[in-house]
Amino acid sequence: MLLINILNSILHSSALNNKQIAVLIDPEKASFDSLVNLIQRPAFEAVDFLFVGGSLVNEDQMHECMNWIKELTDKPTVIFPGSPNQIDNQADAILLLSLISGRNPDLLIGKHVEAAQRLKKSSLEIIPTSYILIDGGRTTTVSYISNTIPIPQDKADIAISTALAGKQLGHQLTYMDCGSGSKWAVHPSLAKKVKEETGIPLIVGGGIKTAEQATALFQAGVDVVVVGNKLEDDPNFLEDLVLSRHSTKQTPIRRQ
Ligand code: 1GP
Repeated sequence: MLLINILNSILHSSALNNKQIAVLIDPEKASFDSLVNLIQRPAFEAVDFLFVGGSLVNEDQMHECMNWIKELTDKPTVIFPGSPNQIDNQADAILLLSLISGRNPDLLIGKHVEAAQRLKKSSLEIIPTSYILIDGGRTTTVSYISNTIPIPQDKADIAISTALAGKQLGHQLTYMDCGSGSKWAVHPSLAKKVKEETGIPLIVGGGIKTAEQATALFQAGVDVVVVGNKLEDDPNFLEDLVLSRHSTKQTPIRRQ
């Protein structure tokens, strides 16, 4: 197995202002054929990571999907867990998400306790990550299942302080998510403010449907853009998505 340190790769790319793309695979919806269709595209070479997980995925679905992925590609895989039963040793890393935009204790510490021994025994790289839900214009599965209210897009002060608190808690990454299938994506101006405040790598996902949206987010300082739904509906979008970062004007990002 290819040994890579995912966090170092993100930190390094962020420092160089090299933008990265993650494709979200939801094992509940993926099939072997859909993965072949994605992974065998020439543009897939330019994808940096596969994020794997979902709100309602069970252990068997996760394991089968990881088997398929490992059969088809060496691309780094990162678990984006909806629950501890999605911990699978075939992946390279796991985003240890704390849902800090919400006040659900299970998603702030409860699930982490459940997962702790299993993670200790695994070979996964564990990446402490602030997970911040932003209003995407409709109730998404993640906001419903997590029983939390996303931060409104016009409440930048709340988003900024939330992300800063996550950094102060020791989280290495910030992930701002409107939730899979949201109507809107995170507004670039909101992402910019959060990135400028924390200085740590920023991942943004949820509702990204065009290359222009991805480019605008990259220009705002986002380091990793995540796309799931749009690629499930239209795998041809991958070509445009991987080109989106090349339209990004290289602007220096203030760091702390
Ligand atoms: C959701 O960020 C991901 O957690 C991706 O969302 O499926 O809407 O692209 P989409």
